[in-house]
Amino acid sequence: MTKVVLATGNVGKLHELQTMLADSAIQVLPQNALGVHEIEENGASFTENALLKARNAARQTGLPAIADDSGLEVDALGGAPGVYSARYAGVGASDADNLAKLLQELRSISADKRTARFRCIIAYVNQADDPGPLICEGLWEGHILDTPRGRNGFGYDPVFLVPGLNRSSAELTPLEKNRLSHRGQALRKLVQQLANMGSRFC
Ligand code: ITT
Repeated sequence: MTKVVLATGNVGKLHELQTMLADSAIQVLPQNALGVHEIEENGASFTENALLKARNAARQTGLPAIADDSGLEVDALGGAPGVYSARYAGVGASDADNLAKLLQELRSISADKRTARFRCIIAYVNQADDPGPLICEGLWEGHILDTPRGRNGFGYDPVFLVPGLNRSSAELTPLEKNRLSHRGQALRKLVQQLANMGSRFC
């Protein structure tokens, strides 16, 4: 098994990524367990932030690193909250604070105009100054509900209506979410790319 540090402090993401990699040859170690100090996410894009986080974790541990930068893009809000999804209601905001702000911003927007997507960029680096990082993207299209539904998942899951299922992302089982989600799509692409490169992980 090859050890890779998972550069996230978000428990929801961590569980999803660990579950999806459980049967792979990659042994993922959460950065918190290795004492990694988080870096400020001051990039202008998901890709910049994912790379910042992956390089930071690799630098502090000497291990290859995987980072996820993700968020919700709401069309009626011009793509907001986007890269600011985790701190939409302010630095240190809880998931509940962010959800409340989103529903407030959308209060006058009709159901048919509440289109949105989750976007996830996953970055992989072999070492901190890796000149050829792998970058994979996943998109999950949906609609924003006017009332939260369901108890699974994290973040904006309770208001993200999954097309065709008439269930929110928080009403899906973890397995169902991982099959469909932006994160699941991006991670499967990464594992495939590592395999194509003849990586020792696959
Ligand atoms: P790390 O940077 O430590 O990974 P973070 O929560 O700060 O944790 P991001 O900056 O990538 O991570 O922000 C992602 C936010 O987007 C997250 O906090 C949620 O609010 C939202 N989000 C991303 N993926 C989601 C998902 O699968 N379900 C619900 N909300 C999600």
